[in-house]
Order: sequence, then structure tokens, then C-alpha cells
Amino acid sequence: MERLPPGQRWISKPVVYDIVDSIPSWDMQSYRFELFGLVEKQLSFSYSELLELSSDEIIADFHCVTRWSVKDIHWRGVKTLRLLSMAKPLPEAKFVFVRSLEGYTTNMPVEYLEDGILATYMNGDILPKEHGFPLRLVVPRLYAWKSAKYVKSIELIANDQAGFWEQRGYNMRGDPWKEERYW
Ligand SMILES: Nc1nc2c(c(=O)[nH]1)N[C@H]1C(S)=C(S)[C@@H](COP(=O)(O)O)O[C@H]1N2
Ligand SMILES: [Mo]
Repeated sequence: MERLPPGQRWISKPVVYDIVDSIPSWDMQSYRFELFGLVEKQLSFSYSELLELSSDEIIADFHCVTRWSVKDIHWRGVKTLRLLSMAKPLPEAKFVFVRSLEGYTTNMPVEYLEDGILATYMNGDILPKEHGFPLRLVVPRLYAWKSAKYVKSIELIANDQAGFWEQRGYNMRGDPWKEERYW
């Protein structure tokens, strides 16, 4: 299979995109990541607990729907499959709804979390603020708008629910290999 998805071109580093003009400073004393919804066991972690759990690594290409791709970004954190195995999703849990600290949201089928990671490090450093500090969901098999920065929670749900860009015409799934860009 061709490494570059159709309609994309390689660039050297990711272009920063945000729905807000400036990123607020997060209160890390009160910050918690929560995984909840259709699970046997809800999870809630402080930032220091997330750092302690951050022993997983992935290297993945990053594909933006605006047609640029970046090779081999190195992420370290907690694999989403590991989190799901702790939380034990119920059989009805088919989709996830992701919420970020500044109000961004996105959605996807739960199976795309099988090879994803909740990253606390990018290319060897603590996540830079503009790339998602304190926590970023990275979903290698979907376009980059599904890789939410500043993640606050992941909710497991039965019926797909449109996030920020999905409400504005972006695809509910967003597979770059199928060019699922917009509706
Ligand atoms: N919280 C949050 N996550 C987000 C976004 C955003 O605006 N807010 N933009 C998305 C989009 S459209 C893209 S292309 C990527 C860009 O990632 P980067 O800013 O790290 O390059 O982040 C995605 N994740
Ligand atoms: Mo994007």
C-alpha cells in the first residue's frame, strides 16, 4: 500500500490549527482526565498519574484534511487500548465523544482507538502547548482533526454524535485512505 493517502502531500512539520485565537493556561492542580459513559469502570486520572502511566510509544504519520501529511511523529503516553481494557466498555459502546479543555469536541467509532494513544510526550519532549498539552488523543488511522488536543474526557456512547468540525460538514469517520474529508 502507498504510504501517502490520496490527495495528500508531505510537509516537514505539522501546521498548528486551533478553534480559539489563544490557548488559555490550564489549571493543572485541578486537571483530571476522565473516561466515562458505557463502561464497567469509569476512569479518572490526575496529570501526574497520567505521566506515571506514560510508558507506551507509537510512531505514526499525521494526515490533515487540508491535504498535508507529516511522517513519523513520535508519541509517548498511554495507549487507548490499555485504557479501554481498564475501563471495560459495555457491548453497546460503539462510538466515542471526545471533549477538550477549550471546548473542542470530536467523535469516532470506538474501534479507531485500538491503535491510538493518549499522548503526554511528542518527539521526546513534554507535549508542547500548541500541540495539545497536557494530553492529546492521537488516532493514526483517521484525519488529524480527530486527534484532539487538550483532552479532558472521552465518553463511550451507543449512537454517533457529531463533534465541532463534524457539525460543520466534516466526515463522521474521516478515513484518509478513503478520502472521507467532508460529507
Ligand atoms: N482541542 C483541539 N484539538 C484539535 C484542534 C482544535 O482546534 N482544538 N484542531 C484539529 C485539527 S483541525 C488539526 S488539523 C490538528 C492539528 O494539530 P496541530 O495543531 O498539533 O498541528 O489538531 C486537531 N485537534
Ligand atoms: Mo485540520
